[in-house]
Amino acid sequence: MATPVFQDAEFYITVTKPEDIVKPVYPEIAFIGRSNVGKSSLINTVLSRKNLARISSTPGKTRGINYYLVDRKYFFVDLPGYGFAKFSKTERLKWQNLIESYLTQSKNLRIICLLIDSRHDLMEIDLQMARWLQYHERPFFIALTKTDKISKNDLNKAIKKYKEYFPDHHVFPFSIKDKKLIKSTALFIKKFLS
Ligand SMILES: Nc1nc2c(ncn2[C@@H]2O[C@H](COP(=O)(O)OP(=O)(O)OP(=O)(O)O)[C@@H](O)[C@H]2O)c(=O)[nH]1
Ligand SMILES: [Mg+2]
Repeated sequence: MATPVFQDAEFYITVTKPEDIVKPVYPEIAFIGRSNVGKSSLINTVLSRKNLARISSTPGKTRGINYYLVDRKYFFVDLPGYGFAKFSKTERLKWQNLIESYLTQSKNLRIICLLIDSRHDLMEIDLQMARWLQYHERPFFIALTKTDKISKNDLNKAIKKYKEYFPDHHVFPFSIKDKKLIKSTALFIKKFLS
């Protein structure tokens, strides 16, 4: 069997308050996107682990910021999903405060993976997220998720469209069912962290 891109991964900590955000010890990659877009699934597959990050068919499962220590030298940071209609206003504000604190303060954040469902047109909430990241000059790339659920033709159209929206950012297709895409995503991430 081919050597995996990342060998070792363990759960590190869940953070729910801005003051508990982990001090910059290791290079970090953060994963952000709408609730249910596939953040935890991407993390698990890229790290060749089945159940490291919690996966759920119920949106809004990842409530705090989850840190995973990878190969004892990188942090993978799973941010709670946004846009879940059932969240109360208080919860949304709490989310916003936590995420904004993380994204603006974390000194070791090398790259952000913004996940967008390949099946949908760009949604206002994703556009807002992307513009916010651009405004704060945080580097990000886009992973178009769940590409196994659309045709090759629709996928090509989606990639083209997102590249037009975000000409200065990498746009990648991703599916937990495609080993090649998992590997290329892992290699891309490793390059940024190393
Ligand atoms: N077919 C298919 N299903 C996927 C893919 N990625 C994720 N899913 C499914 O989508 C659902 C949500 O996946 P999660 O990884 O939990 O999504 P999340 O973004 O972490 O969700 P929150 O933590 O709630 O924000 C699960 O049922 C996954 O099995 C994919 O590439 N293909
Ligand atoms: Mg999750």
